[in-house]
Amino acid sequence: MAKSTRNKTVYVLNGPNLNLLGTREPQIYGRATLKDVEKLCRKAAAAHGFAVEFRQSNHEGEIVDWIHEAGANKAAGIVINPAGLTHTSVSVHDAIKAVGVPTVECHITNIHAREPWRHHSYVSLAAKAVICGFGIDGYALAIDGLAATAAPRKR
Ligand code: CA2
Repeated sequence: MAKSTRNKTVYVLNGPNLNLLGTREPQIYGRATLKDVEKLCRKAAAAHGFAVEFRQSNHEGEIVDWIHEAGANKAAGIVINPAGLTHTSVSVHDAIKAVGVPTVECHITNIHAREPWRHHSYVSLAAKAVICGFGIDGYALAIDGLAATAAPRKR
């Protein structure tokens, strides 16, 4: 699809247990809450003239439905932290492939420096780009990356 036909909304989707961010395991995930992540995303998006649909679900099917919604609405992009679904979900992979919306997979932690079973992502196969290990700043970097893709600079 031509980039110009996309609207100016970025979907930021968060998977299972991310509602607990900032309340448990701060040594791994930090002290920022999901509300803080939302604020960060809105600020980064506004700088590029994007609106944000910010969502979290503990249910795989709901995440799949939201990816379909982003496709139907011709979203400018998706930033997704699939959380545990990263390592298990063929369905999230298939949904991202199906809708064709530029998608950045984002992880707070460096999943490659953690347990071996976190090193594989089904989602990465469908994603345009992957960011991990920058803490919650990765979400803002992902939005910056989508904006750069939507309006590539002349070389
Ligand atoms: O680093 C990330 O962002 C992860 O996507 C987080 C997932 C984990 O399964 C992935 O391997 C990497 C875990 C999300 C759960 O988040 C919590 C936050 C605070 C307390 C408990 C869980």
